[in-house]
Amino acid sequence: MKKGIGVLLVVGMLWASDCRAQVVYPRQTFTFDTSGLGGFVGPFQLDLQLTDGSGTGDGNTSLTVDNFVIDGVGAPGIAAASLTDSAFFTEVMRGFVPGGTLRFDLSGSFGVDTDPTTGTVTPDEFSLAILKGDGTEVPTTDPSGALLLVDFDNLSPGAVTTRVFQIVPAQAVPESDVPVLLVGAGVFGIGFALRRHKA
Ligand SMILES: [Ca+2]
Repeated sequence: MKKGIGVLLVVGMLWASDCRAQVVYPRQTFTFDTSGLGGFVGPFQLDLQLTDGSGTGDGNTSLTVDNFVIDGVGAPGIAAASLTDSAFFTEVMRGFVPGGTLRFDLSGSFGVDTDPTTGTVTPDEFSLAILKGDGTEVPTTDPSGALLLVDFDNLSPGAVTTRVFQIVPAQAVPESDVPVLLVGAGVFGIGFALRRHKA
């Protein structure tokens, strides 16, 4: 083998190994206050998503979500979920009956999706949202309705970008609206009585 070709091969292998480099993401425990779900209508679902930063489904990030705990008690009814970014978008749903708190572990391994030409990093992103009975996200302090976002944008597991949000409780009916509703019901009742009287 010519020396030049050998060097090219080694460089190519290094480049390939760098692109495929996987970093262990050690088990992280996340806990959320879910007491605010009481004002919403279920049944509720945990919406677990993994979006591939490369957009090609490069499969360099694999995550496990497990050890679900509700109000401090293990919830074996919520099966562990595995997500790999072998497609642009991967989603797993898990039905759950909320209590005051929800806890789970996130672990796995990840790669950082770096454009080989520009060096721009578009992270693989894990997200958790809770869906209401109508299939829409429970509102949170994140505009997209996420409760948790983890962006795998750094080869140091301790330096990936993690953002935790809070549930925004449903708005109670303002007290000033109550008399209006009662008056409306009263007018309807009078009209109904009059129609019955005429009939
Ligand atoms: Ca990826």
